[in-house]
Amino acid sequence: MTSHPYLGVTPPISVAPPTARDLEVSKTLIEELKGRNIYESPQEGRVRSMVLGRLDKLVKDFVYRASLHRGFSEAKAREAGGKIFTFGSYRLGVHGPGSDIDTLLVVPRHVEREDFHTLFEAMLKETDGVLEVTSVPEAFVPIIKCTFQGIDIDLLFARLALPTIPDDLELKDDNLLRNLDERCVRSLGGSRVTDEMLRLVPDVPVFRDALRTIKLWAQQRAVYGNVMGFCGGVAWAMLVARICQLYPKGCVGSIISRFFIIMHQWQWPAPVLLKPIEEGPLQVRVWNPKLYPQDRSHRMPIITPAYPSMCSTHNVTLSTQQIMTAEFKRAAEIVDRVFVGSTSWKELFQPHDFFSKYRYYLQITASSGSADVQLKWSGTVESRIRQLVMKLEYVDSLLLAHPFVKSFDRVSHCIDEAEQRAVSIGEVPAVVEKRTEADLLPGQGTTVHTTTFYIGLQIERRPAAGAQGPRKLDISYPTNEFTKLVKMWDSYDAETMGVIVRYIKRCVVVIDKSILPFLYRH
Ligand code: 3AT
Ligand code: MN
Ligand code: MN
Repeated sequence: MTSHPYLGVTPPISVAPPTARDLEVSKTLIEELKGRNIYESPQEGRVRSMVLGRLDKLVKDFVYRASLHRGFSEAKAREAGGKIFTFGSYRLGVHGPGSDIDTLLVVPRHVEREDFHTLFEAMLKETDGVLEVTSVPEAFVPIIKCTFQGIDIDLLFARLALPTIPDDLELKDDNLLRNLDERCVRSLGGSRVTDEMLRLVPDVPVFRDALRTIKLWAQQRAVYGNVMGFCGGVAWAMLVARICQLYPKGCVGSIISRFFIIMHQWQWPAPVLLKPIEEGPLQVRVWNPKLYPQDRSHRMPIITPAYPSMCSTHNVTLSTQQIMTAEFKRAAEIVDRVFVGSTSWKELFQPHDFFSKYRYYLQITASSGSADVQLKWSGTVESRIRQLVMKLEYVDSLLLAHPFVKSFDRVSHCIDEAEQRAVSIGEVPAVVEKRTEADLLPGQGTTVHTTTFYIGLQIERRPAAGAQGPRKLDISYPTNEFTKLVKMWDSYDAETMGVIVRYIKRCVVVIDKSILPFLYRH
């Protein structure tokens, strides 16, 4: 036996091959997935490969031209190379029709980040079939987005400290990260994590089908999304990978069954690891709860396997942990019944009932006068919703604050101030709802952009029995603190931006037409 007879931080739980029943339920599961249109067509698959081939040529040409600019000879410029890597759902092999391709451009040391946002961007814009090129050079992870023959592409950039980038280069070696700009280290992270994950699962095709199942389930149940404090795509992938390690001979049906049982019983905050956490060559923090109090506060730590290891779930709060745990339990019970034959997989994927589940909700509305401002303002408000949820967790007699994973955007055309005011507090009058821009004369009225978020509230019943309804709830402190907090944003402008938190009954939520598609999706 070798020194590493298994993948992961513990030996497997079982190395038994699947039973006949495991294989049967796997078959019906795959049929259910196929019926839900989550696999791309062979035609779309061909377009994706073609796009990646063209992109790879474009990158090599870019490195060549940038090298000539630096005074390289023709031959040296050709030798400089350049390569694209993919990450995200496409790299994992779990992308659906309409998924983007997350792509990383890797170039040699003499090509600068500035070249990416000037020369490369210009070349991209001149390429046949490329549309909607937008560039965000100042982002934490700088990015260029475009569509290429109808496929959405995200492009990141990393410049390595190497003279040439050969076609067989891999990104595995931690020493590649030495002497790099932090933005390059961050840009490399996505690819290094996905590649490592694929190396750490015993059976990649089984992992893929299981991850597709979990992603679909998490989306249907509204527990998919890192911003609101649930698991995001990378975290769900790591959880599935860990279960695959524990059952290396499992098939998709048995992996899914084990997944929900183990996740429901997991002794958080014990971390989920795919391999031991490693130290490395950089002066950067690696997740370590013994050393850092902040890391100790992570409730459901799921740790990325590539150096520098990080917690992918630092956003999880007490509330979102409770919600995910309840969903694991529900799913485990359903899968049990699928195995004994008393229900079908369809039940596992039944849509959530967030908008009818609670009697009371908080409705948070961010408003402004233009699409550009609204994008940044609503993003700021969204990124602070978790803070509100955490403050609500301290409110007496509030048992649960459940943030909804999605927000609702609306553009309203108002003719007077009264309408404007109503819209910005989240009460869109029926006349405004029906009005389009064409109903207004040129120059008449104003446009109000709103983004609305919801938090479901589960309130403790009065201790004495009786139908007197829920206790009185005082949420003025957390909501005031929240609006103060979001208004501390650097670019906040009281003249043009608004934010309001309203406590509303379920029946008020239901008349918000924008959530209708989320109410009746069965
Ligand atoms: P889709 O099939 O594309 O919906 P996905 O898992 O590929 O699923 P994304 O394309 O949104 O999801 O993200 C892929 C990875 O890109 C995940 C994360 O490592 C990185 N990423 C996503 N959003 C951002 C962001 N705003 N900034 C930096 N990295 C991001
Ligand atoms: Mn993607
Ligand atoms: Mn993407």
